[in-house]
Amino acid sequence: MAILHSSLSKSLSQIDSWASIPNGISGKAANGNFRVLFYNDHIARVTASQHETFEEFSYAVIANPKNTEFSTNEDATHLHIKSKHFNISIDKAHTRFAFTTKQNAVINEDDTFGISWNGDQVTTYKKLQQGERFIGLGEKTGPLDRRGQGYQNWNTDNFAYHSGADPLYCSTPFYIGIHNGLVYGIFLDNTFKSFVNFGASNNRFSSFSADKGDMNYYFIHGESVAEVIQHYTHLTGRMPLPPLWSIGYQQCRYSYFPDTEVQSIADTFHEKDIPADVIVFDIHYMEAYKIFTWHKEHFRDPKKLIADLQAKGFEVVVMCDPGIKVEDGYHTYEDGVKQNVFIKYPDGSNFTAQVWPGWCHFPDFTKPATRVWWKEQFKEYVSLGVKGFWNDMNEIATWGNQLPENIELDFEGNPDSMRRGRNIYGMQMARSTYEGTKALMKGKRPFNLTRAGFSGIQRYAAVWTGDNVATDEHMMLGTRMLNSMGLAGIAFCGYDVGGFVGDANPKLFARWIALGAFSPFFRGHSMVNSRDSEPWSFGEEVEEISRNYIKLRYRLMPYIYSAFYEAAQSGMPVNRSLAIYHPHDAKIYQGQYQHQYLFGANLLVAPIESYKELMKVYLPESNWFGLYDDALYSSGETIVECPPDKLPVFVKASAVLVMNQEVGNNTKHKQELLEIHVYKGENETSFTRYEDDGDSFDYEQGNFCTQQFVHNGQKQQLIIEKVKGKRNSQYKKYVVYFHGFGALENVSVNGNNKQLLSKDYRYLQPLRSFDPVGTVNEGYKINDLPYIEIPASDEDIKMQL
Ligand code: NBV
Repeated sequence: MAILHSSLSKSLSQIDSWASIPNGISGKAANGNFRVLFYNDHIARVTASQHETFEEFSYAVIANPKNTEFSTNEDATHLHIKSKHFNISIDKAHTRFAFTTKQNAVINEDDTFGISWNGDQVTTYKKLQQGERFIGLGEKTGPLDRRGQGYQNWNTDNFAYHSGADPLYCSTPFYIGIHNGLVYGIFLDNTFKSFVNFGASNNRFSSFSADKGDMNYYFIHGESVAEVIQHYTHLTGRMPLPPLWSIGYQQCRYSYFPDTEVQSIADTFHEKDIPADVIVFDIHYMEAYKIFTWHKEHFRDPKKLIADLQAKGFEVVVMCDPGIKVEDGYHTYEDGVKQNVFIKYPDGSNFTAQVWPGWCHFPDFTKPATRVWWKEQFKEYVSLGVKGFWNDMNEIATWGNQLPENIELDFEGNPDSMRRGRNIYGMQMARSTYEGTKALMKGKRPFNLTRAGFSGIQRYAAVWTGDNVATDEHMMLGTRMLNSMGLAGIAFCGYDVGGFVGDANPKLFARWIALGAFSPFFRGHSMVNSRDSEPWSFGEEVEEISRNYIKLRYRLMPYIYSAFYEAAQSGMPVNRSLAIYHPHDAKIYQGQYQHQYLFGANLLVAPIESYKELMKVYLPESNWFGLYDDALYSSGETIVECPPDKLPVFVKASAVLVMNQEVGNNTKHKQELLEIHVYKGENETSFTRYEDDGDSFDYEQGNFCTQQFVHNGQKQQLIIEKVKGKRNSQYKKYVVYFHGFGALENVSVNGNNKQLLSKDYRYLQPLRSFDPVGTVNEGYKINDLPYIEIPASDEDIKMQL
């Protein structure tokens, strides 16, 4: 193919020929080949290359093109592709793409430069639409609305990153554009170093570039942000359900040792009546930081230690670093050399770099044989009862932080350099750990956590935001990042509660743990040589606040687990930026409101710095109830109190909230009594509760149950549907609470009039430490809340309120 080299930057230029192909079209332009493929009625993949063939391989995308109805025709100037929900037109003089609605409104269109090359680097330029906003891109600092910002995707160990730092550990080149009542998604599937510009340093275009390889992006159509996320996760996959225990509170520290300290941490949770599910072993459990070894003095009898912890109700998560120490006599090293599993220099020798254990080799996780080898290494952990694995340093982080780009990876038998490999190395490590331990654990769900990742990482691991800092700014930034990661398909994500680097102060810790209780992955963690940061390490008052919020999280578990189920089904995140529900409401993007999010479908969380005791919140369309006191708010801006013991949380009017009545020490504590909280409102809402055994894959064979709650505000009706599915529900009894209904005295249950009882109700307990002189501290409570107890039933329960 003739390629013109007439200018520094060359675009595809005019179309020479085109033809229909299965599921799309392909064509030749003056300066490259192009192709459009439909993956369903909402997704079109656009590829452009300077080579004869397109690059087909992807670690990110697991969907295939699908038979989709579309028609093509051309006129003098354009090639038109009409699909069910949107049209594409390609101008023949320049091969520029425009995506429009069926009514011809522009959703997204190329700028003059279209798809251009500048050397090897390929860029797609898009016209900035009037008022266009951009959200997403996953683990990125910066504001919710990314207009005017630019970002790089290049997985990087960024210790103690500052609040504008970029890039960080995990790259997901997927964003959502919003303008003129429309939304759409763009996913750039290219693992070379890439850049996304949302109108930074220019006033005409947004753009996305990759340093090398094909231009390969997916245009995603959707009526709503939720739909766009659903299609993006159709492409890149969704999270498998994690074990229930991993959604409980996890206590981490760099590092707890020796074994007696670990035991004492576990015991302290029980003594202090603070629920927790996990103790994490960071690098000091190993002998000289050598993975798959145990420190002989610090962890004298790992089997007994783990068994003891499990007897106390704790699961263990262990640190897994990719660096394998070069040391004769170290089995993993010697076996790795023998099996030829390590990353190579171009001359065939093993790449060697320095990290925790000293000079190391690094497994090539893009090689199938390495993944099998990696699995074998986990046999001992699994036989000892370890069920959780933590993939760290997988950017790859090495001393010097300058990973050579000439080192080579297998790429499933099609070798390529680290230039293509760096962004997916972490994901392939997480994949190897997940697939390996899953196979070894014989039907039980492993918990897998990673620092680095790429689009699709949600199929293998939860992601946490790395080495954050113990400041208010970082706490707020962390919330924005989790909300943004949720938009990019990573539903199971979290930050180090309390901040990893530096010392939190009591107020900061109190606020952060409250916020963490309303985040998907809930783990306290801190750096070696920083102050103790367990929930009891900041004095009595903070301990009580921590207990309150951790307990609230445990009580909310049926609600939270159902949100995880939704994420596994549709990709809908657990932390839901307000932009998911209200993308066209300008207010939600304002600096003071941009952190707000829905935790699951019905709880609005308003994050706020720890030193503030009053804050302004923006409640979008709907009425809302203050969670702790049932105060009623209509939509709009409002000022609320937020002292250290009160993180503002609101419940959506008409919502139904399901909770456990008791807390228990951990998620294994099974309960028979389900609380059902109904909030007054005008709308019809439904909520689906999900339940399974919490730790096996039997749900894939249908061993689960669901239950729907339908509340019709207009008709004043609540239907508690019968439990559906193969599994018997653990709940034998319901207590239904009626919020906002005033002094309701009777309801009709299946046509029979029933009298309600009432009592003072608390989501949070009053703090004893606030009450030094013995006067009665009321805390937050809901006075005389009407309720009724009813047995669970095999039939629908219909209540007329
Ligand atoms: O393994 C030690 C730490 C870990 O605690 C932290 O969470 C990781 O992000 N790890 C990084 C290695 C080095 C930290 C300075």
